Amino acid sequence: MRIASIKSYPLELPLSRPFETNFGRFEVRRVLLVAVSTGDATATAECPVFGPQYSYETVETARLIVDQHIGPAIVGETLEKPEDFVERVAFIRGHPFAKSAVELALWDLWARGRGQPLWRFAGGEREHVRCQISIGVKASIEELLEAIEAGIEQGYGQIKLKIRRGWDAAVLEHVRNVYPDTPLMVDANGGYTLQDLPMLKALDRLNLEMIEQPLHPADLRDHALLQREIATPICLDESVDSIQSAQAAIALGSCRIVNIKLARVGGLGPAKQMASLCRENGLTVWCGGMIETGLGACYNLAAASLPEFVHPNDITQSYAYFDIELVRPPIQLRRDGTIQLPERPGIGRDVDWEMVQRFTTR
Ligand code: OSB
Ligand code: MG
Repeated sequence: MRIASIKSYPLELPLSRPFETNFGRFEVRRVLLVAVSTGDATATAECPVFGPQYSYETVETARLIVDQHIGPAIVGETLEKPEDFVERVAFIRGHPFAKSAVELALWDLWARGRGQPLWRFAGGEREHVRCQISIGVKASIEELLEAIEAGIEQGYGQIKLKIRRGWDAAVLEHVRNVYPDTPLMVDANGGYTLQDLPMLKALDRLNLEMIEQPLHPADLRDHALLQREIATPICLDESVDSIQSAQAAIALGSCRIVNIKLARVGGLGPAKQMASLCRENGLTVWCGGMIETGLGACYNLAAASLPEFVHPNDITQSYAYFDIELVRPPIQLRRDGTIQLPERPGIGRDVDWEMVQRFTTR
């Protein structure tokens, strides 16, 4: 396949309500869309940077890497398979979010060329994927309970709660009392240290499915020490940004579960590789989210369809975080808490370019 052009579109999307985590409070979601064209066909993917809080990449750095480094390396070039892309851009150290957007668009182009849904082309097997909704830090317990109730009401089979200092074990104890049987997990986004062991042990008594990224992303050693102290599985997110860091986490025993985000690992090819490495070593995985639009969700659905992805995924239906949507038809959660994979070729949905233009900032 010959790549004819790559274009990038910075967007600023208003959130329906502010999303607050250990990183702070956000009222708008700034992301980059990337469109890759062969001349005959164009595919679009979302680059869901959340930086520099989540990682060092931002809309500006991703755009620079896509336009000034990835573009010149692959426009006019012919690739034999989507996996070739990773090698062609290996000279760019890091910047997985920027790479992933182009890589994902290539997968969509390839699948469409074969007339196959992306998930099946990529090796997915599940036709329905289980989903959870991620709920941010709220101003009060009442507000939190309302959001949880709304999530359960919509059908999500598991709830993920963001925690940070001052909004952790006591809040979770309250939630657990109200919802004794609902599958719950927490995500700390690296906000704690081993000095918080008493609080982490209090969480350990609440029958949580997992504790995501409790400690600093670079601290694989302390995660390994913590995993020996608690029975709840540790799930790593930010810490596992490459095959090498996944290998280190496995060798040290830093976690039992990995949240695989397509953008964090550089795309679907690297995600598949990481998923099989985890399975070979007895770890389980699921697909993480970054408050994406439905466009990002299309690719996440394909990943979640892979056989290694066994936990509920951070994939929500359209309009969960935004009052607008960029793809049609919208994504819908079924009453059983799953989302169905599409049968149409590629990502199986159309980009609404009027919406994209309306929110492009340039
Ligand atoms: O750590 O998983 C995270 C959103 C933005 C940045 C980081 C994270 C998140 C989420 C949202 O938890 C999950 C979702 O998109 O469903
Ligand atoms: Mg996380």
